[in-house]
Order: sequence, then C-alpha cells, then structure tokens
Amino acid sequence: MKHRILGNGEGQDAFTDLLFNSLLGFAFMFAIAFMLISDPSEGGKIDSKAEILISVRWPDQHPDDVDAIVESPQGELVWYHNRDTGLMHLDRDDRGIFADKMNVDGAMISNPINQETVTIRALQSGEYVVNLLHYQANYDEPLTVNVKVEKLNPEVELIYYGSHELEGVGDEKTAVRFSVDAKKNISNVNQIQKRLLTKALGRSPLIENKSD
Ligand SMILES: [Ca+2]
Ligand SMILES: [Ca+2]
Repeated sequence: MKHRILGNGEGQDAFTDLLFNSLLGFAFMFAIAFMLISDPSEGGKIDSKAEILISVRWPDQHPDDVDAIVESPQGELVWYHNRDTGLMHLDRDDRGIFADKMNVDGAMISNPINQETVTIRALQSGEYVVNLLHYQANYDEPLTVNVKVEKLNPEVELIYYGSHELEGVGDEKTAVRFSVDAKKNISNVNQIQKRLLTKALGRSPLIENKSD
C-alpha cells in the first residue's frame, strides 16, 4: 500500500512534475539572469582593464579642491573638464568637502577621503605627465598632496610615490612624468615641470568656474 501523501495517483505525479519543471525553469532563469548580470560587470570594472592607476590624495576632510590633470603621449588631457578620453579616465572631480555627502537610502553618508583617481586603460608608448592644480585654497599654508602611480600588469609595480606642496589657487605643479616604451616598460621618471592647463584652457582665464 502506498503512503498517503504519495497515494493520490496520477494527479499527484502530474503536480510533482509541474513543480519540478517550474523549479527547473526558475533555476534556468536564475542562471541566465546571473550570466546577464555578471557579464557587463566584468566589462565595466575599470581595474580589470586598467594598465596604470594614478591616485592623487590630500588630507581627509580638508576643504581644498585639488585637480589631477594627466597628459597622454598623444597630447590628450584628462581632468575635471574632460573626464574620459577613451584611453584615460578620471573617476570623479573631488572638490574637498564640497559634495562629499551622499544620500544612501535616506541617510546622509559623508565620505572624508579626498582623492582623485585616473586610470590609463591602454599603454601608448611615449611620455605621460601628471600635474596637480590647486583649484580652490582655503588657507595660507601650503597643502600637501600625495601622488601614487602604479603599473598594474603583469603585476602591480610602484612607479612613483611622492608628496607635493600646492601653494594657493591656480598653482599648477608637475608631480611626475614617465615614459613607456614599445615593450611597455617604464623609464625616465622625473619631475621636470610642464604646464598643461595653459594648453587646456587656451587663452581663456586660468581658472574657470565649475558648473556642477
Ligand atoms: Ca578636484
Ligand atoms: Ca572629498
């Protein structure tokens, strides 16, 4: 004699099949959804495509606005005014404490970190120049800014780490320059000064107003 639960004959079997097929269907849809989710995220990860990471950082919660400006061997500039050149990308324009508060699910979260990060997605041979601009200064004392340049592939290699002093609004300094050869080796790391902003703004005033 069959157990009571299993004893309802074909109706029960059909129900079990339906249930099983539905579960299979859900599992299949879940797998598809998971593939759809994970696929673009792989392409969207900056780090997986980045060859060089340039970090510009100044003291936490400091109100000053520092801008990173990077010039590629082709003479393209990435900075707050042009955050993406295709091969180079600026994560955001960090403006000191300005706009550091974010609304996350109704709660205001404050990010104390002052940092701008530029990623270089593909290495072109030639020279890269990393400049700093003191866009907004609130004190008379110089502001210390740390700059780190890392080559990420085939393994993480520190190209440069150093501190620089910015001395007031409009002060533009070259933090580091480095060259990439055809074999993607880094050479000629130096601090010979080069103005990039003059070029970026043409004949217009040195400091333009940030609109956002
Ligand atoms: Ca900035
Ligand atoms: Ca900030």
